[in-house]
Amino acid sequence: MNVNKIAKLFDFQGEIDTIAPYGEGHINDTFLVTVKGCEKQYILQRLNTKIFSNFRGLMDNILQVTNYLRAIVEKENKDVSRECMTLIPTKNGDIFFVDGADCWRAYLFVKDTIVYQIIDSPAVFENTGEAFGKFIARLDGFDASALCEVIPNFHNTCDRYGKFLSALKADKVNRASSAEKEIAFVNDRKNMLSAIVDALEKGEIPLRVTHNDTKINNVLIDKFTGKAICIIDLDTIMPGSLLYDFGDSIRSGCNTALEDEKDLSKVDFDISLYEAYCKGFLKGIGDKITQKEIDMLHLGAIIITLECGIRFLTDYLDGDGYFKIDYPEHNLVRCRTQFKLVERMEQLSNEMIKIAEKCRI
Ligand code: ADP
Ligand code: GN1
Ligand code: MG
Repeated sequence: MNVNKIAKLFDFQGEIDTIAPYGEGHINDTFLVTVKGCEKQYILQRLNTKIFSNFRGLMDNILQVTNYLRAIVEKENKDVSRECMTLIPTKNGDIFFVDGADCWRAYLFVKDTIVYQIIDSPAVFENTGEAFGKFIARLDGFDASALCEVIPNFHNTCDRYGKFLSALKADKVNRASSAEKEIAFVNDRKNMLSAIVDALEKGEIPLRVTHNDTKINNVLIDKFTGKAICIIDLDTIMPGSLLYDFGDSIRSGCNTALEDEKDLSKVDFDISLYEAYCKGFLKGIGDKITQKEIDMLHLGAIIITLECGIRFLTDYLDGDGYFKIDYPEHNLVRCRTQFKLVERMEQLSNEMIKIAEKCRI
């Protein structure tokens, strides 16, 4: 069914006016829907069911978590329609619609917000950190065992390395020779990949309910106040470590250039933004974070950035089946920006440790 027919199945208030592709996500197909004579707008999404094969479990996770968060935000007398994601059911009352191999769902569009691809203001990034810290703190009482593991081993960096080695061995599209430097970069760092996985396994850091995809374009910033008001893209909410959530915002937000910048001289790690995020995150999470987690925050940033680079490289070697691409080397270009950031963070790691300690409250 085409998107126009699908949109009519959802319980939008009024006659559909326009439907247009929207946003810059790498995974799902997102559309903005406007309706005639109604202030409200909607986000309609076709989930990537190749990646999210367990879309029923995924939607159940989202329903549980959004209901839980709504109750908290309501108690705080805040505007639930702006601070929480609101699922819009189909006219039959279902939270998604299955059309052959496709799964569709809709949300209320949160108006008057901005999504950044590059952060240019420490104040906005501090607010972003506070919102993500608060997100984890609010979910502290949520029973992690009630959630399904949407993508098994999603942030198991050792498993990601194994998948990279398999893709390299298969070299199915003959690209390994064009990525020798990047392949060596990964292999040189194979011993550091297990730090978070090991700490979780040994019980040194807790397994929590985490977002797992906290890049900066997954938070909506109020256009007028600059406050980070609503965390979106809840597809990967599942048990995990807060180090990955912290790290992925740093990976994306402290980059002075876009994730797919070809000119690596523009890519750098902005340590003042790191400090701003740390301050906000530690404020938002309050006393829910452990000392061991604080000690490992810099490692979270380095490892998730390395992991993300490995994932882009693996997808490049595999023939680009996972991330959306605009041109054949897109994933290799993305991988290179991530590795440049890893190098810079390695150089700055002592400063990063001091900043986290300074920002703790
Ligand atoms: P993907 O998984 O492909 O990244 P997202 O759920 O992040 O998809 O949506 C893509 C983009 O659509 C976001 O980066 C954001 O700009 C926009 N978006 C998604 N949901 C909303 C919403 N409820 N209100 C406003 N904008 C939204
Ligand atoms: C994807 O969905 P999106 O574009 O917010 C990916 C993340 C990566 C990110 C890299 C489900 O995020 O894990 O870190 O791209 N999401 C999934 O930009 O794989
Ligand atoms: Mg997204």
